[in-house]
Amino acid sequence: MSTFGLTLFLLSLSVCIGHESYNAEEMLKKVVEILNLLVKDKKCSTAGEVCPDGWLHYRGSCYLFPNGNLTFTFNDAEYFCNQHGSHLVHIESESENTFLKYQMRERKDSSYWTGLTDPNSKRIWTWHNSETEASFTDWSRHSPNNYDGNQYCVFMELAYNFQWNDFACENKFRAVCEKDSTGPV
Ligand SMILES: [Ca+2]
Ligand SMILES: [Ca+2]
Repeated sequence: MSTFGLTLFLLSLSVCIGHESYNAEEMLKKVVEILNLLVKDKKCSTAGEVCPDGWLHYRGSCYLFPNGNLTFTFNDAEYFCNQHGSHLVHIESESENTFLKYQMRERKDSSYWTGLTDPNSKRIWTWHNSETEASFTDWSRHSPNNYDGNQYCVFMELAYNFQWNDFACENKFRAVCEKDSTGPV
């Protein structure tokens, strides 16, 4: 806590204790007691604790790579993430994309749905359940190509080093879920 913050804190403390008079030692004890409580608070915890167990923390988000060989259609993947208080991953930056690719390479063996879709079949790519058009993309060679005319969902393809490809939403891949963390952005 900065000196300014501490001053504000002490001022608010003096408001809290109202008319009761505390000597300096008692006041200090009280401050230490409350600081201890703050440290135990989630917002003051270390980066590893800002996401639930089993989730990875990266720049303000928590990510879940479901265990095992679970694969889903796009809709089922989104539903699975919703059941865990999250949504299919929205990739807003190159650094987030790089982080995800690294995690996928570590796991080696599958492709993954993202939350990117073309909901109105107009080749306008938006993040699912938002009006947000993708500002960053990492299409693989020849993508998006709407092969067979039914490719409205985007996955990160193992065969293309996890670059993005538009694909039929009924295909089954693994999922990556994302939700906000309580940690630093
Ligand atoms: Ca994101
Ligand atoms: Ca395609």
